[in-house]
Amino acid sequence: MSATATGIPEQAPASDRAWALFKALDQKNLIPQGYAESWKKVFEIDFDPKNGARVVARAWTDPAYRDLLLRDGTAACAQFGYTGPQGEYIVALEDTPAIKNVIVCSLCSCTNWPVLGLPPEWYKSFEYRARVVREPRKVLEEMGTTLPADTEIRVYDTTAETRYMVLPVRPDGTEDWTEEQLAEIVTKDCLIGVAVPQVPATTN
Ligand SMILES: [Co+2]
Repeated sequence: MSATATGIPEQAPASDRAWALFKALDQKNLIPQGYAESWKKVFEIDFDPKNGARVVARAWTDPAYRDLLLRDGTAACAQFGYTGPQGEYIVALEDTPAIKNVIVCSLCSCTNWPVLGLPPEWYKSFEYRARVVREPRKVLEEMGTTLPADTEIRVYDTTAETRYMVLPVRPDGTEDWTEEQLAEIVTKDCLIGVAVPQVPATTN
């Protein structure tokens, strides 16, 4: 590893570089009191895929809310307080038995942070970003999601300010479940669209 002018090795992990930047800014008194801590809380606690799971569960159980979510995703998520950076313009994509929606950001890794949380590592990989566009059925299969051959897969590429979330089909066997129970089976992968909510065998 060679050292740069700042003394930081070129191959330093991102966390080390972030910390070095933080210390440099802090020494110049450029970071307001509590600023970094407040963002740490936002990223580690507030931005949680459980938020999206609650939105989905509400849409599954409340037709008026479902209509709002599909018409104005931003407003529907704001009813829960799920707002903030990367959530300024939310569009919910409705799965049906005939259509499966999947999200990608082919340019980088944009996701709907307030509703989905931060993107998983694989979502940021070149491989996912390139391949899910070309061969979505195969990529989903490799991720454990095999769809019926006649299900159409629609891949949505995140553009500009639009941040998507997938509204999956409510699984059979959940007819008498509460909203809280329903939210339990909606994962981050379900909200991205590479997985579908699974009903555990024991409760079915
Ligand atoms: Co992006």
